[in-house]
Amino acid sequence: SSGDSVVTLLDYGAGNVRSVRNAIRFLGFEIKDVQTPQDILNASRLVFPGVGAFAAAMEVLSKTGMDEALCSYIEKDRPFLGICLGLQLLFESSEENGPGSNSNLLPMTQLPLTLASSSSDRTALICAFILSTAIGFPPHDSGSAAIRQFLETAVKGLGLIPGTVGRFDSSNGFRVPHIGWNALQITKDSGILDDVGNDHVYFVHSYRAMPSDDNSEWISSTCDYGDKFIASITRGNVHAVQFHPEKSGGKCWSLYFEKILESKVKHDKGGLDTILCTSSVSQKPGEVKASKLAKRVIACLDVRANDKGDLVVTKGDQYDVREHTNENEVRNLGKPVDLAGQYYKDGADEVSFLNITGFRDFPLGDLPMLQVLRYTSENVFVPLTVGGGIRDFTDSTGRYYSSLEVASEYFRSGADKISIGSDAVYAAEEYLRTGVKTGKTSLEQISRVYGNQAVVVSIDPRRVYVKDPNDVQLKTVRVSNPGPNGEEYAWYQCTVNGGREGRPIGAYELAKAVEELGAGEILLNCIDCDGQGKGFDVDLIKLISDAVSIPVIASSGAGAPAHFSEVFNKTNASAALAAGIFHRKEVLLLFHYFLKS
Ligand code: 1PR
Repeated sequence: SSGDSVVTLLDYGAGNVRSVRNAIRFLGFEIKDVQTPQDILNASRLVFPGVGAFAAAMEVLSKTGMDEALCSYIEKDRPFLGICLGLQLLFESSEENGPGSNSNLLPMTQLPLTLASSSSDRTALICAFILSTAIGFPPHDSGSAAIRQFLETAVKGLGLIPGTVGRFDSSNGFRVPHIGWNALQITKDSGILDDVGNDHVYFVHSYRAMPSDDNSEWISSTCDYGDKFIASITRGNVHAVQFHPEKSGGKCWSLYFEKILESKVKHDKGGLDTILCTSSVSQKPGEVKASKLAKRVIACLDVRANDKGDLVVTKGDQYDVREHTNENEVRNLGKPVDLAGQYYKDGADEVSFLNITGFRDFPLGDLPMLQVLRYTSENVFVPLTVGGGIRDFTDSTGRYYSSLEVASEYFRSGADKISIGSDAVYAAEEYLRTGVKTGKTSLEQISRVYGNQAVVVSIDPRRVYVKDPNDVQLKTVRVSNPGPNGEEYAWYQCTVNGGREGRPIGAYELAKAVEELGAGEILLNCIDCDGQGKGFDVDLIKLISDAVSIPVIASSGAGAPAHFSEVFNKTNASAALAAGIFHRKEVLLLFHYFLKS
């Protein structure tokens, strides 16, 4: 094959590189995988879609000698595209600590030297460090504690670009992770961003690199999310982007390969995300600069095997997915891969698959679901979430699978995020009972290894009306519509096993607990509203989206375009998910509505 059609891919084995592979292939390139550092040096174009945690990635790179090869490739100004962590790793260090990896911690004594060329912030920090070392760390001085923590947790990067990658500050009302469609401010004519212009692109990250005088020559665009952070860098042939071109609807791929590929890149996101563009912190306009993070609309496919054993998209009515006929068969709305492709073309910002019988059928035994992900990710270039059955499991032969293995298999098959339902309820109950984070729950393990932006907790609550909030120990809300006996309050009882079993924990308590345990996002269903088409449960969604600082996806009950506007206007939900309205082909109506409003 001619070198011109080959892209060399550096995949060091963590997380989802499948979507990047699919995007490269979709654009007509062949992929050559890096096996040795020499492959990097020999590449004619190198794509580095870093995924996972910073420290873990650096550890793999330095163990394999890829770090040096990468530095020398980039220093020679060879064609390079880094994505997400592939951008962050180019910087000097990161505050993000990976699982159990200390080997890349900067030795304290080297710090002032290593940091000599970095930004003024850090210089101030170093001065403070030197000063406080000289006088000793006062035990109760939180400033020094912060400095010490910073210094102890900074993990060394490739060091090609001055600066440290730090965590978004969520204290000013911005939800972290930064997940979703945001706009770029182009600061330099870099060529690769020509096709993107002021469009929204898809981000998913909790850490970011900040512009400074020392790295300004590298920056080609920034993005606003509480902080103005670096969205892309460009110098000569070296490019890196914090966002995910491979998840931004396909169009972004022309970034890098524009000239050769223009004609092949057809997909263009509709105006939906731009039109829905609203500040996620609109309640505090004076305090922070409005973010351009767009509200997301997510198409959900509930998937299960029907009685013949075929995997079908189904849809419940308050979670009951069986037809009310003599046969009582599972409602069949079509094939998962076809429908996902359709919703992508129609402009969905994300697609979610929920394997609704995953709680009883072990998902790794359920290979069709993995197949569905593989096929879908070949043609769908927006984020894919998969849920159902993520927990530790022992199969009939006695083989034990950890929830992390199950999640890894989903990620390898094309998922960007996994969603945990029942197992998160048990984890939250245990945590609230003991006050101890064991680090062993599926939620904690998966978010530690893949980052919390990759872990969604799906809550399946049912409304329980009460006359007096003092009747229960759980958080209640005053409901907009009184209950059947005139009750003015309700709490929202969490369920497991697809709504079959109620648990003694409320959605509010669960949401706060799972946020602490490492959830990056909450998918908030409501059994009472599911499939009813009468609108979202605004009381519930407001309660939860005000209680946590991670993004909340409103779900259940969308029946008309106005329901989406309502939930975005009245609550702090970051996204809205729907199923029935898409299955009933009312989706075009939905887009039509937004385009006209
Ligand atoms: O507990 O980790 O195995 O995860 C199981 C997952 O499957 C959970 O995310 C749970 O929400 C989901 N699930 C289980 N049973 C059902 C069912 O319907 N019988 N579906 C089910 C959840 C609800 C929504 C639905 C919205 C929007 N489906 O995802 O798509 O309510 O519907 P609408 O727009 O038509 O109103 P685990």
